[in-house]
Amino acid sequence: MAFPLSRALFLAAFSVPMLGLGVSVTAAAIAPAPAVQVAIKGFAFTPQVLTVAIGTTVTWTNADEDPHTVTATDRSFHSAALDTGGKFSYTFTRAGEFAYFCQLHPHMTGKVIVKAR
Ligand SMILES: [Cu+2]
Repeated sequence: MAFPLSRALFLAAFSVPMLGLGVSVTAAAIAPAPAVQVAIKGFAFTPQVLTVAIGTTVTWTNADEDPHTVTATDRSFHSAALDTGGKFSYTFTRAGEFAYFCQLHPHMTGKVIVKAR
């Protein structure tokens, strides 16, 4: 009878850490994606088309001497005029395609594609 008991203890001792590992891997997989950067430089958004998971925060940083805005075509987000070094962040909480442009230079366009997990 001693053998089944020690075997059970052995399995318990090793399966608990493995279970813990499994949980942490799952948690990492569903954790919010890291922040993603978009540069505003040379009168363009780079990358111009960005694909992210729901919950991702995107930060735009203006590297130009001229001010720019980050304005969603549907107005779901809209920055103030960003001076040089100015930043604007927005967290995308629903799936879809979000086209945006610079209100001061409407030929500057970009798009964020938000995918469900
Ligand atoms: Cu602009």
